[in-house]
Order: sequence, then structure tokens, then C-alpha cells
Amino acid sequence: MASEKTGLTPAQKTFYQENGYLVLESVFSQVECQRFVEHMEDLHAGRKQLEGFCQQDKYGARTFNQHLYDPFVLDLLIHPRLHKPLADCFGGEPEGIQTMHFYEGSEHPLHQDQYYLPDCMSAWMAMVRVDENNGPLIVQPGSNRGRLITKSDVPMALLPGETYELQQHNRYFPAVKQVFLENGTDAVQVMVNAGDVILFDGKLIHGGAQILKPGTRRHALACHYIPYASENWERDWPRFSFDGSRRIHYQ
Ligand SMILES: O=C(O)CCC(=O)C(=O)O
Repeated sequence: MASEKTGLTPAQKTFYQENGYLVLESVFSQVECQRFVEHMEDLHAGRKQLEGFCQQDKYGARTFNQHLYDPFVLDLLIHPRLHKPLADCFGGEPEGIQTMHFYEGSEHPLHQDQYYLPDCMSAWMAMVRVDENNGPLIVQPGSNRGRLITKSDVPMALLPGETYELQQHNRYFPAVKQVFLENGTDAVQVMVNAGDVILFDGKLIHGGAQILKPGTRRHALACHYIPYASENWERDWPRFSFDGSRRIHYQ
């Protein structure tokens, strides 16, 4: 298991910079993963009550920003074993800003997280084995060095009669697909074991791959971060430091 003192090796840093992602193996133990899965299943089944708990039926059953009301998830967002690897990727201090727990694969079309959260990167924590059966992450290696579609390219403002979902499907996802084609390289599926963490750059083109066995559980916690120094934050949610402190800081 990774230690709290371990940052990235020079080879890992180079891989991350070139490819835009990196798998850290066995960051969490099997016992830690199992405890988390049980927690999420207990909440899902109503065996455990937690004020604020709710699930969205969007890109597979998922929860959004659970760390704001669940200390279990907050502890993972700012877990000491992730501090140094994230700081190495950013080249500076990270702050946790968002979490999404996925009960199942998302089949989310290809996108770039920095469209939604400028300056961000992710630590995607697999709590069970994730492979082609339950819908792994699919990434285009090196697309972190290509073009980023921003809100200037595809405004978030809705057209008359348009929903957010239509804005995404008709205007945003096609724009990303265009960049994917321009980049001209293949996408790869990233298979990981329970306890592994995929670090990835917010410019990386990625999504949820096809699920071969629909209905299979795929517990994964996607945690998002921005550099502490980032002024590029326009939401009124708290930003969490790894020492547990939080601040409301936005433009
Ligand atoms: O977990 C997935 O299937 C997709 C996750 C994702 O796209 C994200 O975290 O931005």
C-alpha cells in the first residue's frame, strides 16, 4: 500500500505529463475499499441514514458532492496518501473541490473536466475491480496536450427551448469529439483493481466506456481538485485543504 510520504517518481511524473493520466496501484487496502462499499450500499438500501444523502439518476446512479455532508467521503477527498501525488501533478498545493460517487459505470460521452471546472484534475478511486464488464474509464492518452474546449467555444447559456442535457449532447460533446478526431490517436480503456487510483489531468479527453454487463456494480469515487493558487473558481462551495481546513473562495 502507498505511504503518506510517497510522491511520484520521475518516471511517473513524465508518464503523467505526456499521457495526461497515471494509475497509482494499491493506494487503498482491500479492507478500506470493502468498508467504503458497505457504507455506500447501506446508504443506498436505507440501512443507514445520513442527512443530506441523495442519489442522482444521471450517468448511472451516483451521488454528487457527498463530502459536504459525509465525513467518510471527505476523508477520502483529502486523504493523506493522495496529497503528495496530487501536489506533484500540479506542481503546487492541491485543494479538493468536488466528489462524485458512481454505483455503476457512467457511459458518460467523451469530455474534458476543465470545461466544467477550470484548472482541475482528478483522482478517480476504484473501490472494486473495474474492467470492460462494469464500464471502465476510457481516455485518449496525450489529449491533455491538445486543445481544450472551453465555455467560450461552447457557451453554457441555453438556447431557447434547450435543456442542459441537450446543450451537452447537441453542442458540447460533438465539439469534444472534433478535438478527439483532430488529435488523431486511439482511446484506451483503463482497467484497475480495487484500491487503485487513476490520476488525470482536467484537459484529458475521457469518459465512461461501454458497460458489457449492465447492472453490475462499479463503486468508484471521482474526486476533483484545483491548485490552491487557482483564482479560477466561480462556485460558492468550500475548497478543502489537506490539513482539513476549508475556505469559501471564489471570483
Ligand atoms: O466514472 C466514470 O465513468 C466517468 C467519470 C468522469 O467522467 C469524471 O469523473 O469526469
